[in-house]
Amino acid sequence: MSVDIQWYPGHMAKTKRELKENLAVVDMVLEVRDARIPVTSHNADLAEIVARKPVITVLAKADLAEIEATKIWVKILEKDGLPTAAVDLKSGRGLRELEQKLRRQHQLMNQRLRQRGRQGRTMRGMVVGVPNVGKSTLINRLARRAAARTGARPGVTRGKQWIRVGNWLQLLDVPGVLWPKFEEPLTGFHLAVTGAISDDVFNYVQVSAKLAEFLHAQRPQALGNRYNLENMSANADGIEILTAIGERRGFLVSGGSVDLEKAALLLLREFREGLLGRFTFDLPPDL
Ligand SMILES: Nc1nc2c(ncn2[C@@H]2O[C@H](COP(=O)(O)OP(=O)(O)OP(=O)(O)O)[C@@H](O)[C@H]2O)c(=O)[nH]1
Ligand SMILES: [Mg+2]
Repeated sequence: MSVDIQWYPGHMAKTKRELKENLAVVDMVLEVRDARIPVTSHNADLAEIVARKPVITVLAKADLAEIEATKIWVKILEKDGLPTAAVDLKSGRGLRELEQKLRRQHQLMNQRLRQRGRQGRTMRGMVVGVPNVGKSTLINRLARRAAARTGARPGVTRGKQWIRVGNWLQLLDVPGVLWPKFEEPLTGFHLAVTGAISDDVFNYVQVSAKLAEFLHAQRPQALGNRYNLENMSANADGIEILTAIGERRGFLVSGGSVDLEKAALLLLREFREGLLGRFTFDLPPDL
């Protein structure tokens, strides 16, 4: 089942232009990816756009991804020459490693400035990534105060905002950008299910049904336990599973049939909150 998403290339071009403009005033880029989809949430054009600026990669929402898979992804990315840190911004796990990498980058920058006879100064970084991945939360964590607005839906950050992390670092918070390659059949599903695309631009019943099928095939116990789905046939399709969830929860519309939309939203919300366990959709090659 493919997932239909309405996508606007005009918006994409504008965002790309704005990113290039911001890039002119920063020393480095923090690229935040979702640890559950480190490939799908990566912007393949970023390398070209950032030109020669250093990039540090952050795999956010590591608390929602499979631990082993995340470890391997960090190794792979580091081997590719990208300093990478996996972080759980709920508990703060991984932040210290990230801060060390940022401080190292700051030292390198100042060394280079001094070699050219100039003075060391505050490093300016821009935080980029798909919507809702945790960019603003990351900045708040590093700055140890709620300076940037955050929220559990894509599109919370509307304009750009500089936030001082310390006298050594300032970070630019910008709106999330989506421009992954949508020709990959699973891209839309991955971005929708992880919450990078707002629920009103895709068919969330379709996405949730696909998620139900995926969970039923790969983690039948997690799904079965949460929604009391004993006796679900092994080859039940997504809509059948959502229907069963709706029945168990008593989600009915007038006339007595199951409110599929309500069941679909419940599954998506609970999955995104981690209530069905950890999942990595982009599996590393050697796992
Ligand atoms: N479980 C979990 N949730 C996180 C993590 N980081 C951020 N979140 C949640 O994800 C949601 C989005 O966080 P934001 O920081 O607003 O995301 P953003 O990337 O700035 O989003 P936009 O501004 O819309 O592009 C919020 O509900 C955060 O609490 C994390 O590491 N783990
Ligand atoms: Mg934000």
